[in-house]
Amino acid sequence: MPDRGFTPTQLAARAAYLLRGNDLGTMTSAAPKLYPHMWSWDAAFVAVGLAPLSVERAVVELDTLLSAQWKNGMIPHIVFANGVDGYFPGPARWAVSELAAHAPARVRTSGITQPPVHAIAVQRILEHSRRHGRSTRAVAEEFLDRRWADLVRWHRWLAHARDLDGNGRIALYHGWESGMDNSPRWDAAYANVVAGPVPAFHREDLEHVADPDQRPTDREYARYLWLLEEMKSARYDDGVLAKAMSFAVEDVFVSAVFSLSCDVLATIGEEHSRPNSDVRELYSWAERFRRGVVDTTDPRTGAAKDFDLRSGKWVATDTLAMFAPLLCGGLDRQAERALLRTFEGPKFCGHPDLRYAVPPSTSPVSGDFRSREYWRGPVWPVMTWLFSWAFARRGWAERANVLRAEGLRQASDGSFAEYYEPFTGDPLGSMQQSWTAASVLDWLG
Ligand code: 9WN
Repeated sequence: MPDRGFTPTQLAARAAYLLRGNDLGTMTSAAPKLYPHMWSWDAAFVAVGLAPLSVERAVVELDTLLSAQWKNGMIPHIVFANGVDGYFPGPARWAVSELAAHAPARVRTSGITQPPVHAIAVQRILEHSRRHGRSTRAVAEEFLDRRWADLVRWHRWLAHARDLDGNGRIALYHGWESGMDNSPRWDAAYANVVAGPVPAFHREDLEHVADPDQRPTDREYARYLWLLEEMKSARYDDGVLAKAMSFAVEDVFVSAVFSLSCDVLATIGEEHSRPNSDVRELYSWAERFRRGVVDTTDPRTGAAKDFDLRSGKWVATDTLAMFAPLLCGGLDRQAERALLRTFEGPKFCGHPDLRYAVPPSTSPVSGDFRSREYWRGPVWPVMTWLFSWAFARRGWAERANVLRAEGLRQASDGSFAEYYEPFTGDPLGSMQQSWTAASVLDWLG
């Protein structure tokens, strides 16, 4: 429970107030200034936080996101709010309406994707709806009727377009697709991206953070934007991207998230009498991607690796990605125990200098660790939430509770920051980040 600052009741009220403040009508901005639009995995976590407040509003959030789904099944990583500027790269730079055959007609989106956590939100919505009367339950069930095929289409796109050789690992063509933009996981792959000239740009993100060191560097941005130009040349065509992109990695964390989301969606499908063929397919993907994740692991430590498709090299890092199998399961008992020991030991949550016993994005004992630099070290509360939720699902109630309690202690300052310095607990990046408030609401709900 919080050790300072706000009581749980006050904290829940403030989190709810924050989500209300970031509500643009039918979408919640990821954060008021830095991220004034809807992001895909943020929207799913936001729906998790909205569900205890209003099942109806949580459904609207997912409906808005799914209305922006591409015709090939991809859920884009950003859905741009109408008439809102202030984020770069915006719709003009992505130019998907002009270039991408599959882009939706009436909604403006980016041209890449993000981790598939949405089934978790659907499950939380259905769970919350059961505590309500008939009309709220009907809202949740009608949502499932309306969107089931879209959710399966989304998963099918990932299983087909992003796992071309069927090895059970999702390929990404931009670090932003991982949601962990400048993680050391991608340093080697980015080092091989030779950025050509990109059209002039102005980084709006630096206007909204206190210290530019908390954000990716200009050098990193030059490569991020170069990859956009490569995608535009490929007209965002799945087949062309697979061959043409100079950044191509298999992301073990996204693969684990996908495996677990397939399981969750399959279970929902079974409980709600969806077509057997869909349920069978979802379970088969869950299993294929679980295998794909486990195949990357060290048999002794259980730690998972990413794979750089361009250099043909495995990428082992002391980051959250090594814990991917804890999300989806599949390790043998001994390896799983070893991996849990690493998670809870001095390399991660048990590091003696941590302010709170929650997992930093990169291990403090790693040479790559930077305590204030975005995905290179800080703690992301929403990642603490994801691990605590996944641990509870795997039957590890005690571990889930510890993460929840520590996550709440961290959040009790009421800043709802995007990320936190692991040793001092300083809030960093954007304040009033929607998914941080959503995590707290789920924990307190
Ligand atoms: C690029 C919105 C998003 C998160 C990502 C996080 C950050 C964007 C950025 O913000 O990424 O997509 O501009 O840095 O890395 O995980 O979804 O909160």
